[in-house]
This record gives sequence, structure tokens and C-alpha cells, in this order.
Amino acid sequence: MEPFNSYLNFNTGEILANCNIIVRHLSDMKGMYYDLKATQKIINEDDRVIYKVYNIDVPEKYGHLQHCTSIIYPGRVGDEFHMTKGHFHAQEDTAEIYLVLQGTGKLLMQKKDTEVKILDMQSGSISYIPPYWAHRTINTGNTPLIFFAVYPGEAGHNYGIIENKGFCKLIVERNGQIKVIDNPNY
Ligand code: S6P
Ligand code: ZN
Repeated sequence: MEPFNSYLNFNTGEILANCNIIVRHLSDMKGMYYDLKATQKIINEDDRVIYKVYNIDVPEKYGHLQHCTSIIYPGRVGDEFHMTKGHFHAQEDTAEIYLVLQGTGKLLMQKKDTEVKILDMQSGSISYIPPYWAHRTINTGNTPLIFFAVYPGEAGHNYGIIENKGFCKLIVERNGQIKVIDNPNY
């Protein structure tokens, strides 16, 4: 394979390259926000886009490095802030790095024994997600949360565990404050 450049727009998070663009509407995340009524209402109204991922085309193989940007648009479903689905890596012993370009948020991580860690995300923060930690990103601000991620080529994604049970914590707005609460459905 030949070396190549990609071009990132720091303001929008868009990447010009051979990219696979993933667009996640709320209907792609049914059951992931705890307020099911609010979820259905929004899906019926405009089924808004919650986030996009620009994934540069690199072989999903050991030795390569996957790299991409994620853009999470601001907003809430009920009182729960917009977020990604969240996943374990299929190859669980693989780590990941997130570098924030714009916006503010939280990086919610959880191990299989339900140990939880939450890191702040802001422009310039570099978060290290060690092997074995599931990860979800939450936009707690009023502008898009844009971050660049790098992870091993062979990592893959396991969404099933999070789709079934979620994370044990939720990030919500209560009286204008950002709060971490227990997930009532966990
Ligand atoms: C990939 C990395 C990110 C996420 C993206 C969307 O390992 O962690 O690029 O894929 O932020 O999140 P999700 O949970 O829908 O893949
Ligand atoms: Zn990941």
C-alpha cells in the first residue's frame, strides 16, 4: 500500500479523502436513550442526525492504524445529552486515542466488571482509552463536539453488549447542570 495524505477541516471535522461516512439518526439508536417517549416523538418529527463519522479507508488489519473524526451535534433526547452508541472493541485488548478539535463533552468508559471512568473532553484534550474499556462520547455543550480518533487496524467494533444493557451511568441535564446519574435500566 502507498502512503497518502487526508485533509481535515478543523472547523467542521469533515475529512477530504477516501472516506466512509457514517450518519447516525436517532432512529439508528432506538432504545439507547432512556426516555423512550422523547425518542419516539423526535423520530416522528424529524429523526434528527445525532452524529457523523468520517472514517478514512485503511485496511482493518493488524499493523495498520484506523483514523477518523466524529462530529456529535448538540442537543438532548429528553434530558439526556446527544451521544454515540458506544462499543467495546471486538478485539478487546486494543486501545484508542481521542483528540478533541472543537466543543465540550464527556468520555464515558466502562469495563465488563462495570468499573466506570468519565473524562472531560474539550478542545486540545487527548484521552487515552486503554484496552478492555467500552467507550461512549457525549456532547454536553451547545456546539458540535468534534474529535479525531486513532486505533489499531484490527480492533473492530462490538456494539451488542452496549445495545443490550447500555452503560451503568447516564449524562443528563438537570436544572441547567450537567449531571451523572445511575441508568435506571441497567
Ligand atoms: C472507533 C471510535 C470512534 C467511534 C465513533 C462513533 O473505535 O471509538 O470513531 O466509532 O465516535 O461511535 P460508535 O460508538 O457509534 O462507533
Ligand atoms: Zn472505539
